[in-house]
Amino acid sequence: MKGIGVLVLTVFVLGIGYVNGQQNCPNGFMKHGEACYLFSILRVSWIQAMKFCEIYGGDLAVIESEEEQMWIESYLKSTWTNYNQTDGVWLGGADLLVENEWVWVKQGRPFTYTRWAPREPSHYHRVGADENCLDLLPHKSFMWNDESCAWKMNFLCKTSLVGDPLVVIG
Ligand SMILES: [Ca+2]
Ligand SMILES: [Ca+2]
Repeated sequence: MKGIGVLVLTVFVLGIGYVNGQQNCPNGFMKHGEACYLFSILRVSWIQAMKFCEIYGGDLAVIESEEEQMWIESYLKSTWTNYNQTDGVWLGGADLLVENEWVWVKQGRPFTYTRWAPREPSHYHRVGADENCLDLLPHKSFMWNDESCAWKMNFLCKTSLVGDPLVVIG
């Protein structure tokens, strides 16, 4: 029996394998599935929001499923205090280049899932203030709206987990 014990110990010590490494969100981001989200109460234009998210290693958030929309709703509800918080929350979509062709700008992907509020997108036109950027509206059940990109609002960044997915042991 002692021999078996030594053998087991030897295999254990010399064994080489892989375990799941630690993958976490950057500090301040909230983890959901394979992604990380950050709601900011800063009030900035859509372009400024995009830049802010980039500086922190992400992009303005993309929402590509009902499940993701529902999770974001619950996340925003949990952080929503009305303190310094505006009507809308910028997301990473826009129809800036071709009117009514909505794309997730950084990813270059057209919308597949959508959750427009009733009568949105409204395609409101005004010189210098066309509604070409996407936000969601907490006071309208978090449904989506097209808004003038210059409007200063809160925003939601999204980024990937950081760290090694696999760690060599042994
Ligand atoms: Ca538009
Ligand atoms: Ca609108």
